[in-house]
Amino acid sequence: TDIVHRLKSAISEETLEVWYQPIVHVKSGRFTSAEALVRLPDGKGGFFPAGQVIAFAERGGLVEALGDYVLGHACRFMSLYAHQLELEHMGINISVQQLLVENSADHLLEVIRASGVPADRITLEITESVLIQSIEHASSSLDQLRKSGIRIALDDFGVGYSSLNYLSNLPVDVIKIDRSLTRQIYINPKQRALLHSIVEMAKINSLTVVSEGVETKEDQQLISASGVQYIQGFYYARPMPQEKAIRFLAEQN
Ligand code: G
Ligand code: G
Ligand code: MN
Ligand code: NA
Repeated sequence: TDIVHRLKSAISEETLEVWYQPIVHVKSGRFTSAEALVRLPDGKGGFFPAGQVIAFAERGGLVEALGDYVLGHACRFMSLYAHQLELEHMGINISVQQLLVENSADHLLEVIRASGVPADRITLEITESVLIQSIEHASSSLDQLRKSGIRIALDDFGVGYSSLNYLSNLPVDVIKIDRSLTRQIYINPKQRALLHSIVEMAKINSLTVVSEGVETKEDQQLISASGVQYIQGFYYARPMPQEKAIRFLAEQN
């Protein structure tokens, strides 16, 4: 297909873009974290939806090539700019397929080491539902990554069959609460109660909590007071190209 073809060329020609969305640390009000997000140019001045790009990469056998590309670029970005921009962590999405290949942890660690970034600056984000389905096969790689200092985030938490029970058993360090759980939280007391329970459960399990998809002042105020440590969302900053992210972080931090 067009997307697979374009993706393949964009990887080999290095025209595939990695954008960054700044994430605010609630206590300090500074943008000490960010998430890397892939952007494939559509040839018409725009970009294909990233979800679609990932789906085609999975079908077209390009998951590892795409994954290595994004991981390598995001780690080099950290290696070059983290100090100057006062960035402490970078989150990078990985597909579960990247974890299920042989020696996956060795390979991911090698890409990270080659960039020169310390492992404890990197958080690998894995979609909750996908991780739960593959946990038996993925857990030894996750253990190895965590022993090397990499943090693991449970992405899109609350979308699937999540249970607060999981939080004490999964090999993860961070949970990213999906937007569907907190959207318009200021008008929905049930959502506030749920967020409260997640924060409490995370605290007991020593997990860091990021609230995703915060778009409005009302939601931002309630969520800031809820005990989550980080907030990500259009309210603060949208995903932006590397050069713009550098300017944004230099101005804000
Ligand atoms: O950035 P955007 O909203 O378009 O992302 C859509 C989806 O694609 C999200 O679920 C996001 O996690 C995923 N995604 C974005 N970039 C990457 C990437 O580099 N690798 C993987 N595996 N998923 C990504
Ligand atoms: O699945 P994941 O959490 O990795 O998805 C990240 C995607 O969520 C990014 O591509 C980004 O474009 C999108 N996103 C980030 N903040 C917001 C927000 O405040 N509102 C909405 N609708 N999407 C957001
Ligand atoms: Mn993510
Ligand atoms: Na995701």
